[in-house]
Amino acid sequence: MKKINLFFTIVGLLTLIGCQKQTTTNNEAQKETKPNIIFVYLDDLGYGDFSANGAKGFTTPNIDYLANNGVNFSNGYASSATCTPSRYAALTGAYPWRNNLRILPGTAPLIIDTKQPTVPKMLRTAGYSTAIIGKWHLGLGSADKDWNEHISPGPNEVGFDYSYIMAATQDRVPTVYIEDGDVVNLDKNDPIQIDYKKKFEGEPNAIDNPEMLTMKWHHGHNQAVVNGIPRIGYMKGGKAALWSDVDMADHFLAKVKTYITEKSKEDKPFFLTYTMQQPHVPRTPHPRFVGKSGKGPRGDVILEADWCVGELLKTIREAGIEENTMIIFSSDNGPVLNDGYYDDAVELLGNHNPSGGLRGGKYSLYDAGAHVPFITYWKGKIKGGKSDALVSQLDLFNSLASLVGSEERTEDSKDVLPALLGESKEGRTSIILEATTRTSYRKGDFVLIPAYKGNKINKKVNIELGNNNKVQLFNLKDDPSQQNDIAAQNPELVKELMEEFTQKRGNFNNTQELILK
Ligand code: NG6
Ligand code: CA
Repeated sequence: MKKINLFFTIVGLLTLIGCQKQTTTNNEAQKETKPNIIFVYLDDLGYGDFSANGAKGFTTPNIDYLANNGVNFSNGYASSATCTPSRYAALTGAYPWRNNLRILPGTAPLIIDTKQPTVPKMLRTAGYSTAIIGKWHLGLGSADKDWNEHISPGPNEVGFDYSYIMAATQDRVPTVYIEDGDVVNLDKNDPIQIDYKKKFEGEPNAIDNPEMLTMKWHHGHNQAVVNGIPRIGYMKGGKAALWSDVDMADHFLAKVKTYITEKSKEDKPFFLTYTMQQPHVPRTPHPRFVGKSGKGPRGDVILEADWCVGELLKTIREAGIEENTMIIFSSDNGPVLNDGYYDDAVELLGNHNPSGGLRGGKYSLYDAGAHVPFITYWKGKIKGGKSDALVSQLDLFNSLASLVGSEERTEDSKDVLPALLGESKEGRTSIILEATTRTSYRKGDFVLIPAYKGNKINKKVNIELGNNNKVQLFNLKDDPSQQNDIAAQNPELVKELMEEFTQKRGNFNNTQELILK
């Protein structure tokens, strides 16, 4: 009897050892093919807004760390020169102009079809836990949603297991956090009402109550007043749920830390989209960062964002997952100084150039609109270096699918995984770029801007839009600041690129006429 027991015990032990060995091997393999993926996405950070890309007057040691120890792309693009379209493209791998997307009001319904493929859905099918923490700005629920009920569909219905978000932007109401579809700290006795057209009787607003303002508005931003800051849209109620602007960075970061620490203990890899609000307006640095950049609030919140990147790195180190975590760092569109508030961004700029010398900025079809910081970092896997490969946030879908062994692909995304891993200097060959529904075509080093009519400059933000009444052609390699329009000298090339562009772009549904010449 004893002998039989001993036999079973030994067999049991051997099986156990075998299983453990098997698990270790799986984990090792998983580290290579299914790393945790953290997409760090800033709001309006320009190509030149961190010191590794030439920022002047302040330093960003943590973003620089990623850039210097990972791949720093000199031709990395958002799909667009504004937020909503870029975020849509990054999360779905689909061109936003196919749906004529533009900046959404805070009340907009969800614009991603719940049946559409998305990066988080694809990764979830591949075995990932998925989360988004930070800015959303892709609409929520239906157009007539009640903010006091569960809000759906939203991020949780398009692939994120967990979401902790602001609905739109920091300058738009509602100024509350939403966790998995429910407003955080909502007092049902003080219901939230939002209106983008009508003010609420008896509620203060920026025009009638200037004495309440701690920040002055320059254009727009003259409706609800929350925490002394004038906003876009009117809001009533929800007092207990209002966010604190100066604590926003710490608040999202705390959620990020908790998420990473918890998920790192589980067997499954995770995909975290960490969408920071900086340096979008209103720029509200925590008092720790006030005055630290010498560039006013815009510089101070860039330092704050850089500190958050440092904390993120610390968190993955402490969790012991730095070697199986890939970080992708980028921005949703190019820079703007005055985006509707007086905050000294223009006055204190000095010799800092947020676009790193590229022409235009946010809203612009010139290069600074969508040409953004783009860095990949993965300790032990990605070797440090620079890359001039042409890559886009649109490519996250097919590249990450390829990384994790998923068969899913989208039509507009390209698999540029070898470039993202620093193994190849080859990216995509061409891309259609978008700025407030106008589109241009980059192929290789050339960029073709169709003959858009309309204002040359957006005077409020003081940015050149790219409209010129005639077709423009630039060679970005020789002329990164787009000073020499070479269309007239290259009629054949213009014709060839225009044909390719119109064929790829398909039916125009633009508000501005495209003049083919
Ligand atoms: C514009 C706002 C601007 C900013 C932008 C969205 C005005 C006058 N301007 O309409 O301040 O909020 O929308 O920025 O209201 S984005 O980065 O989210 O696209
Ligand atoms: Ca933005």
